[in-house]
Amino acid sequence: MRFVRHGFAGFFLITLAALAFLPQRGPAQQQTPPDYSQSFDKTDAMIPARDGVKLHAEIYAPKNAAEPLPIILERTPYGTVNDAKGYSRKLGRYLEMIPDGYIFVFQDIRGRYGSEGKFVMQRPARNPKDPKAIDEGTDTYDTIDWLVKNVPHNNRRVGLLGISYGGWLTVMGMLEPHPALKAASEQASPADMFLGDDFHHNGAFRLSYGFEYAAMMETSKENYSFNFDRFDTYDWYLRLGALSNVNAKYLHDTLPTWSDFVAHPNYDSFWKQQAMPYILKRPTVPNLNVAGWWDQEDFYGPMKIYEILEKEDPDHLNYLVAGPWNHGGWAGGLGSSLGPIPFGSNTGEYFRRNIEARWFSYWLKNKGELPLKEALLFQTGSDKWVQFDSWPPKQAQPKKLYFRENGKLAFDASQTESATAFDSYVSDPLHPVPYRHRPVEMTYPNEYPGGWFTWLVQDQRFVDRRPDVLSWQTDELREDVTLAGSVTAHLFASTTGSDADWIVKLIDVYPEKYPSDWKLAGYELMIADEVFRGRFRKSFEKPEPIVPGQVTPFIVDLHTANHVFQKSHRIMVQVQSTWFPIIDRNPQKFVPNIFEAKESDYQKATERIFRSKRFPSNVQISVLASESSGK
Ligand code: PG9
Repeated sequence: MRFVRHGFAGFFLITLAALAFLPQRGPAQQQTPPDYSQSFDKTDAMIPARDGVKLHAEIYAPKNAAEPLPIILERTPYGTVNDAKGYSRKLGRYLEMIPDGYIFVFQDIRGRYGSEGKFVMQRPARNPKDPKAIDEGTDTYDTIDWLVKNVPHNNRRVGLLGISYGGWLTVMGMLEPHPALKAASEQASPADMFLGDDFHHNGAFRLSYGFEYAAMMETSKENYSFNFDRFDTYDWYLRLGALSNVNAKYLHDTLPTWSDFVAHPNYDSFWKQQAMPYILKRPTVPNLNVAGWWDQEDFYGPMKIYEILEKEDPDHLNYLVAGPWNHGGWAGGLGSSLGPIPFGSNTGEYFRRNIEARWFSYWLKNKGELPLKEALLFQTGSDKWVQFDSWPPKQAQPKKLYFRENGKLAFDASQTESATAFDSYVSDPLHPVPYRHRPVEMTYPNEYPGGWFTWLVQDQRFVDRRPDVLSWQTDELREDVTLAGSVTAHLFASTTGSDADWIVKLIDVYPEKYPSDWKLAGYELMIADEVFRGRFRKSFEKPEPIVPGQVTPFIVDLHTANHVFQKSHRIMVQVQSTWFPIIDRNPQKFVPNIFEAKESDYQKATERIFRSKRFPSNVQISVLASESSGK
C-alpha cells in the first residue's frame, strides 16, 4: 500500500469544507489572510490528562485585552494547520468572533499530531464508575481544568465547539462537563455510524468514505491519503471486486477501523457503544446543534442529537440551526450558493455573525440576547430563515405522494387491482449507478475542489434515463407545496435476488422555462435521499434474506427537510438499487457478511416497485398549510 501525504493546508480546506466554496468567494474573501501575530500572543502547551498522557494545544490570547476573556476550545484530530509564522489558520474560521474578544485554544486529540497517547477512532465513552478510565470527555475535562487554572487573564468560562469529528468531540465533552464549560456548539457530529452517518446508512456500507477515511486516519499520526492508481475511483472500486479484496490486496489487516467494519457487519454492541441514543441522556450545557441540509457526511447526526436532547430539556438548553450547506459549509465563505444553487443571501456569513457569535457572547460574556428561540432553519426553495417552536413542526400534516402508472407521481392513490401494476429494472452489480458524475475523484483530493463537496446538489438528470433508475413525477404544481418535517418512503418491492438495496431520492424539478437562471432550467435537485439495505428490514441486529419474488414492504426514512416546491416546479421521486462507490454493491444474494462475499456471490437481479391499490408505494411528506409560517 502506498500513501501520499496531504499538505497541511490542503487538508484544512477539505476538512472544514468551508473553503470548498472557492468559486463563490468574492474579492473580499480572496485577500491574503490576516497576520494573526499582530493581534494574538501564541503559546504552545502540553496539557496533562489524568492518566499522564500529554495533549498538545496552541493558545492564542488577544494582545492588550482590557478584561479577563472567555476561552473558546476546539479539539481536533486533523492538526492545527499553521501558517508560515506558525499561527493556526483555524483562527480564520473565527473572524466574526475575534472582535468580541476570546482566547482561542486548538488542541490535538490523543494520538494525533503533537499529542501523546493512542488514537482510537471514536473512542467509546468510559464507564464513569471506573475512576481510571479515560475518554475524549475526560480529556476535555482535564484540558478545561488546566486552561482555567493556567491561562492568564481568562474569565473562567469556556465555550466548546467543533465540526464533524470536532462536533463529536464536543458532545463527548458535554457528557461529564467541567463546571467552567458554559456553552457548546455541536456542529455536524455523527450520532450513529451504522444507521446514518459517515460509515453506514441503514446498514449499507459507505465504501469510498469508510475506506479512504480509515486509511487517512490510521496510517500515521497525521493525515494521509490512499494512493489510487487512477483518477476515477469509480473504476478503481469496481475493479477491486468483492470487499474481501480490500484486506487481501491492500490493507492486510493493518487498519483497525477497516478490521472493525469487517468484524461488525450488523448493528451490534460495537456500533451501539458509540451511538448517541445509547450514551446521551439530557442536556447539561447550553448547546447549539448545527446541520447542513446538503451535508454529504453527517446530516443525520446533528438532527438526531437535537432530537435526543429535546426529549428531556426542562432548562431549555438545546437549540437547532440548519442551513443550506454542505459538510461544515457554514464555517467559511459567504454561503450564498452551493454548486449552481443560489440562496439569495450570504447564509454562512449570516450564521457566523448573527447566530454563532451571538450564541457564545450571550453565554460566555452575558452580552446581548439569544439569537434564536428554539430552531432556526433555512427554508430552501423560498430562500428564507424560519423560526420554529419545535422541529419537526407539530402542525405539519402528512401527505402521501403515490407512484402511479406512466411515471406519474400524485397525491391520490392508484385504484388498480392489477398484479402487473409495477415498474421494473435490472440491477447489475457489474454496472452500478454512479452516485455522482464520473470521474469520481478521491473523496478528499489533494487539490480541491472535488465533486465530493457538492454531489448532493448535482443535477439528477445525469441518471434519470438509465434503465436501472426509475422516476415518477407530478404535473407542474399549481401552487407551492411547503414541506416541513419528515419524509418517509414506503416501498412495496420484490427482487429476484435474496438481498437488495433501495435508494430513494425526493427531487425538486425546476421548470423547463427558467429565464432567471437558464442553467437551472429543468434541474433535478435532491431535497432528501437515503439508502436502505433490504436485509435489515426487520432488524438491524439480525439481517434476514428477502424471499425472492415476494412483494415486501420497505420503509426508508429520508429524514427531514424544510423546503418549498414552488408553483410550476414538479416533485419527482427516483428509485435505484446501486449508488457506487459511496455505497458498496449489495451482492443481491444474501450472504452472512458482505465484507466476506466472494466474487461469484454478486448477481444481477430484477427489481419491481409496485404501485397498485394493494401495494401503493409512496413517499410521505409533511406539508404545512401555506399560511402557516412555522412559528
Ligand atoms: N465526517 C468526518 C468524520 C467524523 C467522525 C468520524 C469519522 C469521520 C469529519 O469530517 O470529521
